[in-house]
Order: sequence, then structure tokens, then C-alpha cells
Amino acid sequence: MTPIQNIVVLTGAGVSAESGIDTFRDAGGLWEQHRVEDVATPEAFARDPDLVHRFYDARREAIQTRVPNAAHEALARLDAYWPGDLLIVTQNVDDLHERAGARRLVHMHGEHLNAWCTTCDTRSRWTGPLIDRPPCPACGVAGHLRPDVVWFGEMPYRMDDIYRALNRADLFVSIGTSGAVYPAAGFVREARQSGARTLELNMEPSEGSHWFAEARHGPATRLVPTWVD
Ligand code: BJW
Repeated sequence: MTPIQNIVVLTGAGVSAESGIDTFRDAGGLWEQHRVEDVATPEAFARDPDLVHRFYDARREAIQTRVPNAAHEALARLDAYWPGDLLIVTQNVDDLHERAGARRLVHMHGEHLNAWCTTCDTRSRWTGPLIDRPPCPACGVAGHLRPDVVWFGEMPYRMDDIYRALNRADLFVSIGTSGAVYPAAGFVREARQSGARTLELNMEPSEGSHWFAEARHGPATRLVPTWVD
């Protein structure tokens, strides 16, 4: 078997669950409390921006009280010592990977702590509420900032970089994601086609578990440090 040089790690909400951040599709998760069509589509934002802002303002405030866990820290260690190519592709909009120290990181579904001005197309660091219709720090126009997150029907970020990494990968590892949302759910097939080994680390078998050559089930704070170290 060829030695592993190039690694792509995909992470989802399960990685941050043990830091106290809600997942989406687990029992008690965000999609049990809110209809996706009401809060996570561009149509919902056009229809009822206050509802959408309230949903994201509350989550933006909550994540700032949370801290990285042993899974984020293990991936940051991997990033620090791995001599080959590594890309950590996270679907998470929290900043726990970077607070743990990860650097080779892509936020494919955006970042809670960024606001995106739909007037001047500038992204700014944003830690406060957006519901007050604040002015954009770049252009000064008020009321046109939205959370810089990728809603259903929108194009995830950095897809060219992600597919380039997948096509070079020797190992693809998926951690804490249900495999219910595309295009991320298709990454395992893309990596397999390039000849990569595939490993799933998740609390339970995901929707795409059968695509992985190997799977380990349990909490990310146990599985990820064991895999990395
Ligand atoms: C633990 C754990 C612990 C718990 N330890 N594990 C076919 C092809 C392409 C697209 C589509 C398609 N069919 C349909 C589509 C469109 C759509 C889609 O996928 N719909 C599905 C519902 C079918 N996709 C889109 O619209 C995307 N855009 C797009 O496709 O553009 C066109 C395009 C085409 C082709 C190539 C490129 C582009 C955009 C999707 C945007 C998703 N946005 C959200 C919201 C972000 C903002 C916010 O945070 O509010 O992203 S939805 C939500 O789901 C969020 C997440 O990132 C995403 C994935 O969720 P995740 O992370 O998997 O969480 P859960 O809760 O589902 O699962 C958690 C898992 O962890 C569980 O398995 C637990 O067991 C486990 N777990 N505790 C370890 N302690």
C-alpha cells in the first residue's frame, strides 16, 4: 500500500457537539426546533429577515462562550506536525478549529463570526447582533449585512480548492457529520475515485457510511485523539 502523504479531513457538527454546540439532525438538534425553510435559505431571509437574524444572533452569541474540545485539539496537533499536504474542510460555522490552533482549514459553509454586506460584497469580522440593522464597516450602508453562512441553494465556499485536495488525497477522514448534505456528502466518493483510503469517525453510522472502507463509532473526543496520536 502506498504511504500516506496527502490527507483531507471533513468535519461536521458532531466535532463541536461535546463543546456544547447544537448539532442539526440529532434528537434535540437545531432542525427539531426550527424549520430549515424558515431560517436557512435565501428565501427565508428575504421573507422574514428578523426571524433569521434572531436565529443566527443567538447562535453567534452562544459560540463565543464555548471552547474547543479534545477533537479540535487533536486535529490542530495533526495540522502542526503533518509534513505532507493536509486540508481540514469544516462544514461548521463556529471558530473552534482555529481557536484550537488549526491553520490548514477551509470553512465551506461560512463563518458565524463574519458578516457579509450584500451592497458592497465585503466580509467583516462580526461578533455582535445583526438584527439592529448596523451599517457595514466597509461601505457604511445600514441594514444590508447578513450572516456569512451558506444556506440551502447557495454555493459552498472554496469548492475548487476542496476538489483539488480530494483528487490528490491518499486518505480521506470524515468526522462527526451525518452525510445528509451535499456536496460534502459526496466527498467520500470523490476521494475513493482518486484512490484514497477512507475512514469515518462518527457517533453512529452516517447516511453514507457504506462508502467508507473503515468506520469507527463513538464520541469525537475519544475517537479523534486516538486516530491522530
Ligand atoms: C457525533 C457526536 C459526537 C453527534 N461525536 N459524532 C445533490 C448534489 C448536490 C446538491 C444537492 C443534492 N441534493 C440536494 C442538494 C441541495 C442541498 C442538499 O444537500 N440538500 C440535502 C438536504 C439533500 N445542498 C445545498 O443546497 C448546498 N449547495 C449546493 O449544493 O450548491 C450547488 C452545488 C452543486 C454541486 C457542487 C457544488 C455546489 C448548500 C448546503 C448548505 C448547508 N447549510 C447548513 C447551514 C449552515 C449555516 C448554519 O449553521 O445555520 O450547513 S445546513 C446544516 O447541515 C449545516 C451543516 O454544515 C450541514 C451538515 O450538517 P452536519 O454537520 O452533518 O450535522 P448533523 O446534525 O446533520 O450531523 C451530526 C452528526 O454528528 C450525526 O451523524 C451524529 O451522529 C454525529 N455526532 N455528536 C461524534 N460527540
